[in-house]
Amino acid sequence: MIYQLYPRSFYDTNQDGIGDIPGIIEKLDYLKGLGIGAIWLNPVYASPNDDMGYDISDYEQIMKEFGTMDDFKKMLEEAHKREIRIIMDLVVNHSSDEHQWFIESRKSKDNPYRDYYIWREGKQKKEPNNWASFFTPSAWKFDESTGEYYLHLFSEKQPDLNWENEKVREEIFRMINNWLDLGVDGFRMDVINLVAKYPGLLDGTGDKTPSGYVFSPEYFANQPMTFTYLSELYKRCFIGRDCMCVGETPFTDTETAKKFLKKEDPMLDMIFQFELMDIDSGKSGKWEIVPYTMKDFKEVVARWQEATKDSWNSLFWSNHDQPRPLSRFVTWSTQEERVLAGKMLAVAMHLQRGTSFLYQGEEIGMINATFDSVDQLMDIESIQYYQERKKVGREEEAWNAIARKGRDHARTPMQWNAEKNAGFTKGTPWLLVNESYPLINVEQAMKDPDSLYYFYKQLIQCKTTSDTLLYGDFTLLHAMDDNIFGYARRLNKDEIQILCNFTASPVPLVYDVPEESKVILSNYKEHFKDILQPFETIVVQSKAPM
Ligand code: ISL
Ligand code: CA
Repeated sequence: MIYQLYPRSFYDTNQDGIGDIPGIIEKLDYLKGLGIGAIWLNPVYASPNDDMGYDISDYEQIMKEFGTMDDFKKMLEEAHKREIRIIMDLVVNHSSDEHQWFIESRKSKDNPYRDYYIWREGKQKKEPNNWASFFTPSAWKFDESTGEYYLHLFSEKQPDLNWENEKVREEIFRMINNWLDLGVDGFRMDVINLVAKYPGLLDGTGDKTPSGYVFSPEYFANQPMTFTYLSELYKRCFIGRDCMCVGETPFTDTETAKKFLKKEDPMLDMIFQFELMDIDSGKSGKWEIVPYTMKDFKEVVARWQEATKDSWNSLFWSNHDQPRPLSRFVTWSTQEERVLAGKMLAVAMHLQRGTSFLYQGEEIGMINATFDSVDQLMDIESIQYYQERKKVGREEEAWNAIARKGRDHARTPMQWNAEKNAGFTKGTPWLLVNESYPLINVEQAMKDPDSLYYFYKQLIQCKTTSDTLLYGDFTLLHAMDDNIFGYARRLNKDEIQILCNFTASPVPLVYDVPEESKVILSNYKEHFKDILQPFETIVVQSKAPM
């Protein structure tokens, strides 16, 4: 179980309203208590925070708001003392425009760093091609000083690095090796499948975005050279080391995943796929929110389990880019139901085959926040989207989408207790504290033996001590049921059935388990053989049929 920790919102020790590394150190025992084996830290490098640390201005320095390199080393040491591994975020598709390389690069066309980034001349006084960016209308920005454009798939302050340039790759490999030598245990590699761009940078042919550009992953995701670069990176940095790497790979289907995960030519240990996170996204992207069914959900889960059966899968309900799962995948109305549903979701995901990622706050059942106006938002994606839609009078529609899927929902401060600012800071928090904190907080969860926190602890214990749950194969059960998600994990003669009612109503279900089976985990004390109670989850172990 890997705990994804968002440092900015975890715990503030110097009361500047921003979480920090000393705050992480202070809470390591809390995390140890939960039973996790590793922490993935969102970026902690020097950054002007245009995209909350995903715009790095120095890969070898710690963000000053978070602390010093000595604080970092101490955290590493303290984590390792507790047998907790530290996985860093690695953001090398782009840097900040305030990185020394880019400051040099933009100075002149013959600067030695010019080729560290992707510069092109305009076409008839317009951008070099029609590509849309994730965050702004065009993926190109005109730079006065040399009269050329640079490519930025994300914000204007995140110029894409030119991986074709061997010097860039060498700098990156050196930097990765430095961190590994320092003792970090691995990396979560940000949009790592976007590093190679199609050589001709051709115009995209898909649908136009409202501002007239074309989102063109066919030319910037999973290009042939991506695999070459990642294989090279693996050989130069990871081989022979006790570390792990998980790649964040949008636009990746199961066939492409197999290429990243093949054992003969290692590139990545796991990937983060997007099909589940995009299950409610329409053709035009995440802001077009569309309905989906239980069958759609099962189809995605089962297909990814199948595709990774010879490699390894990653399991997660959320991360710092996604809304809170309790506000997204289930509909509940009372606090009691929230806790039941939280437990059910935990089982539904984490007893599948793969490594689990638990996003900060999920262990206490945090939910989406209420934002009253765009001024309260901090996330560049939501803010830019809102402003673009406002230009064409569609801000209300944009606001409704942000209320459901804005990235700030996941980023509000961790709720430690019922005191002011949820005990996160005595200063002014950098992002508003979710108003639910008097009810939903760590202190409360620790006092209640039936809390989600203790359930997670039990679940982690269950999974990490069972070979069947770790290594057993996966079979979908009740495939046609519209309300129940069920699966079996089998290893040799051992079978564990996992049944989950995703609804707030009782659902009839006859479960077919042998007499001598036993319930090893559930969110109810009492069970009925022909019904699953509201949000009930039950994990039943038996000997598999011969
Ligand atoms: O966040 C998304 C949807 O809300 C994605 O489209 C996201 O931009 C994409 O998955 C890439 O995410 C990663 O790289 C971005 C950064 O903003 C995200 O926080 C990070 O997870 C650029 O570095
Ligand atoms: Ca601080």
